[in-house]
Amino acid sequence: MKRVITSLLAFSLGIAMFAAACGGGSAETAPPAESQSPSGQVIGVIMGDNFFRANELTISAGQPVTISLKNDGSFGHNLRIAGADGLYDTSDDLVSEPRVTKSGDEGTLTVNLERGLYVFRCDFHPIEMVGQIAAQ
Ligand SMILES: [Cu+2]
Repeated sequence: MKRVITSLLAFSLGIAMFAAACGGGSAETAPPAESQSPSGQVIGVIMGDNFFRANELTISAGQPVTISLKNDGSFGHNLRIAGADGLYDTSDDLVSEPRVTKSGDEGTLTVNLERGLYVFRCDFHPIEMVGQIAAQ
């Protein structure tokens, strides 16, 4: 009985070695490890009359982040980020599309911000609808 087991073992080993030898010659390649989706981080923000919820956002710096806006209010709204200069209506501003998100509609703004603190507002309610983004 012991001899049978031993020869079975030897046979199995032989199969394993054969398989290994064949496997080494094959051109089998593992699929590339792409776990990140191309769109990157997505943050949802509600626009109401007249507020952003949330209005203090924290995002990843140095990579694309999409701010997905939903207008739950009855007025038109948008989201404008003052760029690195901290000033509105300058060339480095980032503004959501469409420029006016109507009641019930959705808007988006994809950014890629360097580490820092940025302020944003709604162009139509610039006093009430404000917030800030920490890119870190
Ligand atoms: Cu607004």
